[in-house]
Amino acid sequence: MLLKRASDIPPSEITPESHYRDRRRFLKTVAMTGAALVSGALKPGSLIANVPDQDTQWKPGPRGPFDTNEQVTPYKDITTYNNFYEFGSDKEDPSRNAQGFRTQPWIVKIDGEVRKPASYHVEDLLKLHKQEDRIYRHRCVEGWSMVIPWLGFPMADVIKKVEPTSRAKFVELTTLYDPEQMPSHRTRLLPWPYVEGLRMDEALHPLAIFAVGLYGKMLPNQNGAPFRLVVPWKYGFKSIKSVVRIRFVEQQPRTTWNDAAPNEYGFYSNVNPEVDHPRWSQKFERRIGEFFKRRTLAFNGYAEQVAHLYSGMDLRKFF
Ligand SMILES: Nc1nc2c(c(=O)[nH]1)N[C@H]1C(S)=C(S)[C@@H](COP(=O)(O)O)O[C@H]1N2
Ligand SMILES: [Mo]
Repeated sequence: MLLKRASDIPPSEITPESHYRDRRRFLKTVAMTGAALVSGALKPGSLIANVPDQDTQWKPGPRGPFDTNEQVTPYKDITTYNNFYEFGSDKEDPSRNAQGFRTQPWIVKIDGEVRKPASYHVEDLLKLHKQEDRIYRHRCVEGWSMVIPWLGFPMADVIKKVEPTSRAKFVELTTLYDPEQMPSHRTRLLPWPYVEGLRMDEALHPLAIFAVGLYGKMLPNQNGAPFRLVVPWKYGFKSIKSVVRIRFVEQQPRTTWNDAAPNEYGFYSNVNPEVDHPRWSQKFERRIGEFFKRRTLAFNGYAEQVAHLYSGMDLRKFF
């Protein structure tokens, strides 16, 4: 068992009071972004620019039940080694090309099989649940991995608020489509806009979160500001960035990578060392910053939490 109860946490791991107060102040800032952003007082990312030495200054809050104890990946790597094809296909492209991306105002449309379809200002969605650190492993299908201290809240909170009907079996999420701001939208690099999907029980699982920040600060644009999905037991491409639409549907939705290469990327895309990508093995991964490869864990190490969702399914067929 890897779960830790609060009483098991050594005092050295508990956030010192001063950091805690700093965090509280930031969370208040997040709650106020509506007002601050509208007045132009605060640009997303500006908090980050003010604090160059993130790695040493950030201290996690109280441990969450799913947090990994592994060393977190340096802020610099998390924010300069990215996949965000809308801004280019090289790892450094998003951090270079997304700096001017406008993430406010940001409206998220929620529709489909729900009793309360509506368009929400992202700030109003953030009010549904306090933002918490979630220290998750992050495993890209290409074979690299990181450990990221996300700041976010359960996807389930949004779902419950809009009251899906009994016909809602899947959730489809869509990234902003804006050829003017996202250079790759003027190319055929991928079928646009980027879309992803989850089965309803996956979406309701408490490990699945909407992230609005990392390292205790607002999400940098290259990491999917202002609002992105994080599903840590699946390959990274399921964790869709800069979400503008959440649609509840009866049929399994199309997904971008499955459309682009159906034999390489399935709908489920659970991290599975036993099922190789047609062009490479998935047995090992390179943790960014480490030299030796490590073994990839089933469900990215979250089998205890999520394996039951797939009992009776042939995971070679439903890859
Ligand atoms: N809209 C959109 N979301 C996306 C992608 C993308 O290209 N476009 N890339 C995915 C892939 S392949 C990975 S590994 C993760 C990377 O997230 P990170 O850059 O925050 O580490 O984002 C995912 N979400
Ligand atoms: Mo990825």
